Amino acid sequence: MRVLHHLEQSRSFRILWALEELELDYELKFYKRLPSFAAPKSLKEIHPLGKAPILVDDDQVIAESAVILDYLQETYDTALEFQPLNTTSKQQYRYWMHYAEGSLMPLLVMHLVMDKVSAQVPFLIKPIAKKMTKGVQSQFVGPRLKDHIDYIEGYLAQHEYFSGRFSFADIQMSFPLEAIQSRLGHDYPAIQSYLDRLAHRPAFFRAKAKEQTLK
Ligand SMILES: N[C@@H](CCC(=O)N[C@@H](CS)C(=O)NCC(=O)O)C(=O)O
Repeated sequence: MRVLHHLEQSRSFRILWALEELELDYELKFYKRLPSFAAPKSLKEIHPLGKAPILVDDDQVIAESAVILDYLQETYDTALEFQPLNTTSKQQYRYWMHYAEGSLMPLLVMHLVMDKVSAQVPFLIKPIAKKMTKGVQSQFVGPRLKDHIDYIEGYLAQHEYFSGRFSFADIQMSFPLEAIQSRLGHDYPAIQSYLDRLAHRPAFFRAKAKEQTLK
C-alpha cells in the first residue's frame, strides 16, 4: 500500500507529480494548513517532524522530497525514463537535487518569513519590525536571492532541462521556481518558458487536477 501524505500548497506536490509520471497506484491523504500556515499536528503521527511530503510505501516511511524522488525513481522507474543516463547529467542531477533544498529554499523561506513578520507583530512595534525586516531583506536576503535567480535564469537560457533530458531533478527544482515566479513576480523569461514546458506534461496536468479535487 502506497500513501502520499500531502499538505496543501506545499512541496508534496512534487511527489504527487512524480507518482503520476510513473503511473503508480497510490492513496492521497490530504492535510489542510492551520491558520498560522503550519502543518496540522496529525502529520507528526506519520513522521516525528510532521513536514510534508511523507511517502509511506508498505513498511517504509520516507521523508524529504529529494529522498522520496530518488526512492521512487530507483524503485519504480524500470524503463529508465526519468533518470540521467550519462556521467555529466548524473552529476547535474545530483547537484540540482541538493541545490533546491540546500541553497535555494532557505533563502526563499527567509524571504517569506521576513514578509510575514511585520504583519504579525503587535501594532505598537509594527514600525520597528517593518524597519528591521526591510533592512534584512535589502541587505541580506534580497541580493543573495537575486544572485541565485540570475544564475538559474542563465542556466535555463542554455539548457532545456536541469540534467540533460527531463528528470526528477526538474520536479525538485520546479517548486522553488514556481514560488519565485508567483511571489517575486520578476521578469525571468527563461525560467518562465521552462515552467511552461513542464506544465505541458500530461502527468503534471493530472497531478494539478487531482490536487484541485482535494480542496
Ligand atoms: N526539505 C524538506 C522540507 C519539508 C517542509 O518544510 N515542508 C513544508 C511544506 S512545503 C511543511 O511541511 N511545512 C509545515 C510546517 O513547517 O509546519 C523537503 O524537501 O521535503
